[in-house]
Amino acid sequence: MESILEEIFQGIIEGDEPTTVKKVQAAIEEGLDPNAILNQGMVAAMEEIGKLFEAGDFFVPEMLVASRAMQAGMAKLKPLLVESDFKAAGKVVAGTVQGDLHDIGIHLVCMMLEGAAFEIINLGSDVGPKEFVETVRETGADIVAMSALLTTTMPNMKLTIDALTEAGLRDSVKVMVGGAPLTDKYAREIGADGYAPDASRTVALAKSLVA
Ligand code: B12
Repeated sequence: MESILEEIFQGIIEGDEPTTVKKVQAAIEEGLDPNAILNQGMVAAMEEIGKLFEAGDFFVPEMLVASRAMQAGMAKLKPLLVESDFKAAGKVVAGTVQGDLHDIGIHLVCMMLEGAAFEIINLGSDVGPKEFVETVRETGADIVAMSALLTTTMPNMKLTIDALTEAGLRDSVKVMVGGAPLTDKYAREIGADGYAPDASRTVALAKSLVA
């Protein structure tokens, strides 16, 4: 791995926001591929943090400072990942489901979709079925994108799909789901239209859903 990517990786692990931002900026100036900065430097660090947490070496405060460093670095990368949007490819209402505060993945997904010319309504985290339904109704969205990072909040995706059905909106909107604990099988079981394991494959999925 390029040493600057290692420094970004390390900056996030240590929750060192100033260093992370500085190194991301330096990597950009050196002309490194923004996707490499994101995936090898930043997303890889979050995966490592998950492992450290699972092993009992890291606790919630460490995860939190790391996620702040990650978000600050992502803000620097955003202009490079989100290039143009001359014609909206479709309208997406996005959010992490109720009870779940993990929002890094959904922000990333939104950034990539924005770069692919989708119009994004990002509701952030802890979004209940009612808020999803109302936003879809108000905006006439083409796609609902739901994220869940906890096994305990995954069932709230199904509750949201049920709420869309009850509101008579299910036939007019596609539903895609994602998040680390999700699988294609689970997505099909809850009646979603699609699942993608990462942000770049989300773009291909979203395009296929509106085609
Ligand atoms: C950072 C983090 C936190 C931060 C979140 C900060 C924030 N603003 O997001 C904080 C500290 C708040 C946190 C809290 C908790 N966390 Co936490 N956290 C993480 C960690 C380390 C990284 C998550 C992350 O951001 N990954 C990076 C992003 C880019 O990846 P991603 O979200 O998976 O998204 C990608 C794909 O999944 C996909 N995708 C995501 N969303 C969508 C949506 C669509 C539509 C599509 C198509 C694709 C897609 O594309 C994304 C980009 O490639 C994970 C470990 C891990 N490996 O996931 C644990 C982890 C998710 N947390 C965990 C736990 C247990 C908790 C707590 C319960 C801890 C506690 N005891 O309090 C709380 C729960 C709080 C709550 N109610 O939500 C567990 C979950 C275990 C489980 N099986 O349910 C994990 C897996 C850690 C572990 N290994 O044990 N956490």
